[in-house]
Amino acid sequence: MENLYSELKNKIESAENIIIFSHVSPDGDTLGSNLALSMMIEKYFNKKVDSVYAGFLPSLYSYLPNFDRFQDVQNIDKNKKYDLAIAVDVASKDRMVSGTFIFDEAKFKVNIDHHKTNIGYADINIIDGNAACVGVILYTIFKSWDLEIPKDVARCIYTSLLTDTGGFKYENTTPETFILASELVKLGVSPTFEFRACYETKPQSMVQFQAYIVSNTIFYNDGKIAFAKITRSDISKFNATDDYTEGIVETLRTSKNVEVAAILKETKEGFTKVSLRSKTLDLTPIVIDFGGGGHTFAAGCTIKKPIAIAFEKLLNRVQSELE
Ligand SMILES: [Mn+2]
Repeated sequence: MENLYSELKNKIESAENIIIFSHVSPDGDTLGSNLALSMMIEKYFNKKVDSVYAGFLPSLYSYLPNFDRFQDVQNIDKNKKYDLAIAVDVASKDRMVSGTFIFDEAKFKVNIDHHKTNIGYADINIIDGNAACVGVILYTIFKSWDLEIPKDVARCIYTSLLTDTGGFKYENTTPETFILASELVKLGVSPTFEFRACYETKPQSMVQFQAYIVSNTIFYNDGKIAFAKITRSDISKFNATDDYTEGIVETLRTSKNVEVAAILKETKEGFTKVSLRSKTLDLTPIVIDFGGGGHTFAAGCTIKKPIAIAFEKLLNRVQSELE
């Protein structure tokens, strides 16, 4: 890896213009990593960097330093040829959406990632499937370049680490996670401030919306199944935006007996968007039957039925799967 780090440094030094890509529907890791790398390149290499994302940019992360530098990839000139394009936390090229073309057209391409499924689509591929987040990899790279990490950069790396480990609790949380967290706190990061900014800034109506949905949850099979419904009238009553549903299904999963939790959301007429979580049951066969996808314990699908019918169909399927 060391030689890849110095090759990357050489490429940055010789580049005139640089673009850094975050993945579509950006999360804390891809945004924090993008900002950290952009700021380091501008500070120490004195190069112009465009920081871009695709899809909806969550304002949740606007507490990050330099957040307003992010540009929607759709506003980037497609004819501009970059000397260097770097993708951070982008598991596959198509996750840059319309940015894929700009990435491909760049003179030199770099892929920095921690997804085990990443096939290595660039000229340099710095992939560490065991890293908790891309922020960890960047920290190692900056150290190998022998550069001091300013507090603002440390804060961005901290958000990468905090969000990708689910607040230091997912299985990717290792001794190295805490060593890095310790280093970042020594650089001036306040864990209290970052936690509050990241997790305790919901709008009041979002807290009330979530409580309302949770309180109307129906439990089945001795509490092993928890199904919550979100109708279009609930959405308009609370003026809920797309992000309002985030975290509800995880709340249902916190009930001791719950094995499978689901949120069913009425989208447009006759369509129901489903988000599923489980503790031990493999959800993939269920969602595949409904045309969806995902991971073993976290998956989703859209059922082309009105919410009441979708609810019954999915419940029957989950119940038979649990028997
Ligand atoms: Mn990540």
